Amino acid sequence: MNTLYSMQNSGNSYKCRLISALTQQDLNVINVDPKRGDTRSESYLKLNTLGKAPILITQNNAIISESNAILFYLAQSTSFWPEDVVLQTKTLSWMFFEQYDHEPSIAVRQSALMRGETDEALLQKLEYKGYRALDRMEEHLKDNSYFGEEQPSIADIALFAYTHNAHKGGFDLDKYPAILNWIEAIQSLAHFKSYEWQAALHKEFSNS
Ligand SMILES: N[C@@H](CCC(=O)N[C@@H](CS)C(=O)NCC(=O)O)C(=O)O
Repeated sequence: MNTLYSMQNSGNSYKCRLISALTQQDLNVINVDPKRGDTRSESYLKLNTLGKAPILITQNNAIISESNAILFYLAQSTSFWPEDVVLQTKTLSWMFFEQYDHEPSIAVRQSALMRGETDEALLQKLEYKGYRALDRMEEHLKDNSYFGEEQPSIADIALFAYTHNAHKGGFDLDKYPAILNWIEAIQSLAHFKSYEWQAALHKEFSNS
């Protein structure tokens, strides 16, 4: 079985938990907590020198970092990875957008507010960039049901993780009716699990 080193309060880790639930794949989940020092421990740094989560250890012991790469691995042979090469390429395009334009503004502003950031210029810059990312998503979703176009793909899972919690970063989604409909559509998928869900097979990280 695959094992996921996962932070419970992280959209990047949630993406991987969610795709495993949606595709009905059992997953061993090991909860890591940076506040406890887990991600800076010697044994964790051996898995990923950057000390970041998530990390997937495959059943053949391959170590895979980067949430969107893990989505790709877990979605092989499922409908979340399209067969058509143009759709595959568009899926990757949205996933690169998620990591470069979306997560660094939407998720980073949420973290900044949570730590009580007082740098107004920084908060405004993140707000501007975040709304530009949301504008781009809204434009696409006006004409398409999903980022996978006709059906949900791993690009939808990548983008859902932080978008459905965008209000925590101070973003008002009421201005985005197409995004709100899409969020509801993802939450209505068979076997959908919420951000708070704990996989059946989970345990806490131990530095040994
Ligand atoms: N691009 C990476 C980002 C990973 C990342 O930044 N993870 C954060 C949580 S969202 C983390 O591990 N933070 C803990 C730390 O830096 O100690 C991915 O998508 O997996």
